[in-house]
Amino acid sequence: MSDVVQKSTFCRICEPLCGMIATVEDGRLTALRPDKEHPLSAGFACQKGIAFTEVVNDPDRVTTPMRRTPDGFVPVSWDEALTDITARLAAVLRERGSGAVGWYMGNPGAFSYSHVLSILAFIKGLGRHTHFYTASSQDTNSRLMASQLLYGTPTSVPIPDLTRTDFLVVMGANPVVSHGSFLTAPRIKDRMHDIVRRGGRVVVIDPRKTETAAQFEWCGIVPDTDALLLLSLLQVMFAEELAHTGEIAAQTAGLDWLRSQAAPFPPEATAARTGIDPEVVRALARDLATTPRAAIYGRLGTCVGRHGTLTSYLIDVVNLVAGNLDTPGGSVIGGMGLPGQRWVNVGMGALLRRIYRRRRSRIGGFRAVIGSEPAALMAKEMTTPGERQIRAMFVSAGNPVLSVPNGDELASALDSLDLSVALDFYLTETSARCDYVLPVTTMYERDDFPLTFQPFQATPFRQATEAVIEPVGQARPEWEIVGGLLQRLSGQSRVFAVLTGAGRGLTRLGVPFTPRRLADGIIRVCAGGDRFGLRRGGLTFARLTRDHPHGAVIAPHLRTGVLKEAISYLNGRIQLAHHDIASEIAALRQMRQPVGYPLRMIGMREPRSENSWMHNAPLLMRGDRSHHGLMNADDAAELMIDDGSDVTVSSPYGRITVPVTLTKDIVPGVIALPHGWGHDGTGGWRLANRAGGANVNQLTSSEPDDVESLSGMAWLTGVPVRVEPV
Ligand SMILES: Nc1nc2c(c(=O)[nH]1)N[C@H]1C(S)=C(S)[C@@H](COP(=O)(O)OP(=O)(O)OC[C@H]3O[C@@H](n4cnc5c(=O)[nH]c(N)nc54)[C@H](O)[C@@H]3O)O[C@H]1N2
Ligand SMILES: Nc1nc2c(c(=O)[nH]1)N[C@H]1C(S)=C(S)[C@@H](COP(=O)(O)OP(=O)(O)OC[C@H]3O[C@@H](n4cnc5c(=O)[nH]c(N)nc54)[C@H](O)[C@@H]3O)O[C@H]1N2
Ligand code: SF4
Ligand SMILES: [Mo]
Repeated sequence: MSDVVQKSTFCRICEPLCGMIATVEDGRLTALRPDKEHPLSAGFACQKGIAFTEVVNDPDRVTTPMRRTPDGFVPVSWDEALTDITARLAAVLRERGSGAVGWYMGNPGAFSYSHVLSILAFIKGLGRHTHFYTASSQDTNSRLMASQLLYGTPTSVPIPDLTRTDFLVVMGANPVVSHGSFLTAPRIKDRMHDIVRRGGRVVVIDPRKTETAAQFEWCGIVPDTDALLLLSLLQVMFAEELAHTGEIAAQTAGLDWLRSQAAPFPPEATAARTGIDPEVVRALARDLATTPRAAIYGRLGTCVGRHGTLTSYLIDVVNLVAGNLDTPGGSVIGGMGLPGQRWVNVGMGALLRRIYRRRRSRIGGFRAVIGSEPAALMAKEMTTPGERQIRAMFVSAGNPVLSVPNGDELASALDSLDLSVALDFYLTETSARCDYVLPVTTMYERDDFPLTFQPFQATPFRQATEAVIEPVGQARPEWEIVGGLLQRLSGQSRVFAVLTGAGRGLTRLGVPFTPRRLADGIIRVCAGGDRFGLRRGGLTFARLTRDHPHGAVIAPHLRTGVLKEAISYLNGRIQLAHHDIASEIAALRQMRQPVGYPLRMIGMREPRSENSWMHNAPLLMRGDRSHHGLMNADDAAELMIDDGSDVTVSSPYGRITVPVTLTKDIVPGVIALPHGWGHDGTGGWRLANRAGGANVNQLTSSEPDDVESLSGMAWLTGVPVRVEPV
């Protein structure tokens, strides 16, 4: 008789972290279904979440360490792999120092507390010249940089108070498909419909009438012009005396400076570039400033343009000036309810600002937001000779050949290294180019607490999980692999002690210090925690998994009126005036479209893809799914392009061929192309390879001049392109 158990856990593919019930038969994961008892996701999970059993049990999955040989990959033992990797790494370190080593951590890394913490330990352990990259330079660094300027720390990021707002402006996000980002809100579509149900409105500002825009109100915009629209909103609020200047004067420094920066941008001056009627802009400004509970929420579309830091800064500033920052139903920095939160932020912000000032990338001289360098420049850091040239590279939970600008350049740069190691469970277009692929556990084979996403919960909530099944094959969690490497390198096992002083203290007392202990500590000190025994019945890691298998709501709403806690500047005020912001505003005037590239490319996420890595799950690929772009039917008619036909898309940086579907639901002059396709047969995922597609990041630029100057962000939207029939 087989042994069947049901275990409650949660999905970690994307940010709502939906509750899941896993069926485990004889130790094997056989099914996943949505958890009806989860207080927030309440029986919802998307197709990707359900399909994850196919990833766990994928016959193409890598489950033993693999070494690349001229004849392909061969399985090796863990000991052999780690010993050889360490020997080669030690040689690189000896000859060239820590500046010759790089680590890129991709998006799924952020969903594992132990993965993040162990890499931080590794980077710190190797030395301060190590190059550190994450997917965030293609995703959020501009948002983080805006927070660093305004509040003094990149860790203070406001989110819309979704459950209480009456007017939500969604700018450059498509939550119906993405399920929300920088915003953990299960059933986010229902939460947005609730706004309308209680008499409110949701307006979506997007070049495409997206799946979200189609369900609410759509306002089309020309890509990469949001900063101009936001400046116009500010100009109207100041000129029509709608600005809540009295209320916010004491919270801010530089209000007059801000007013003068916005003054040259009345809606009439920006309409030709944004494509938005001045009266629409005026009405929007009035509604934002006079609706008591209103918020603008921006996401990927507002982060990955040429001025992502400025745009993100302006989103917060419009919320502030409209009287909507830190108010119920507005845009809120709730924090994690840490005792002494303000002083934690003061210390953390000062440290991160110092790193930002001091550390620069070798290529392009970019400063390091949250200590990370621009991944767009990784290839050049590998191929440009000199001190700190990368010779050994680690890639965990990332597929940068498809996700970072100029994939071909990166692919050949990887080939030129002395050592390349991937921590992944697939042979991808990136990992298949590495000397070693080390098999990792999937999310259901490790314990977890979603540390990264705690401050972004629309309803304050905690959930932790134990591993649902044992590691498949020889897979290991990243922290064990990293620990193994560091142990061999330094001959010492107390690797995680470098993370914190507390860690060092504990280790001296002989208590083994693991990432789990640190996560437990955070759960215990933050809101809802047991404060190490001071609060009876409070949460710990163990109590969460044992007593709250479906998670625990720790407060009905976000905290408001707590802005000061989020600010790292000693004067406790939001700093509005910055030279860097003034120069970005000045640069808006110079933005030009290069001759010969009349259209603009934007991205498009799909319900059944997750970046590059779920195209091997049969459930998600039903109906012969393949890669296609979306373009405006009138543009296509002019270019004599038929629905469904192949086109070549060229940018100043590269060229791809892809079929296009025609639509009226996209602003003229815009073509939308999903990223994450382009499985060219390099990798070992057979179904994904059959689906193929084109790598859109052949069209994006890895030139330092095209990287956003304040945050090192890749430029991924509004890229100038030309489209021609094949
Ligand atoms: N199904 C699915 N879900 C996902 C992912 C996935 O690949 N598939 N990826 C996950 C990841 S890694 C992330 S970061 C999140 C992202 O989450 P979102 O930001 O919500 O998702 P996107 O679909 O990238 O939305 C960006 C929107 O911005 C629009 N846009 C593009 N350029 C501009 C512009 O210049 N101005 C304005 N106003 N809008 C613009 C696009 O048309 C698009 O609708 O999604 C996550 N969720
Ligand atoms: N043109 C364009 N480019 C984009 C974007 C865009 O909108 N347009 N979006 C950008 C954004 S927002 C992001 S976040 C990046 C994503 O960029 P990346 O993070 O570089 O790429 P992913 O496709 O998410 O690849 C994730 C890899 O991690 C592996 N993996 C999954 N789970 C785990 C795990 O638990 N541990 C380990 N070790 N590996 C795991 C998968 O097999 C896969 O190989 O792409 C960016 N690139
Ligand atoms: S929405 Fe995201 S977290 Fe929820 S089931 Fe789907 S992939 Fe998982
Ligand atoms: Mo992302």
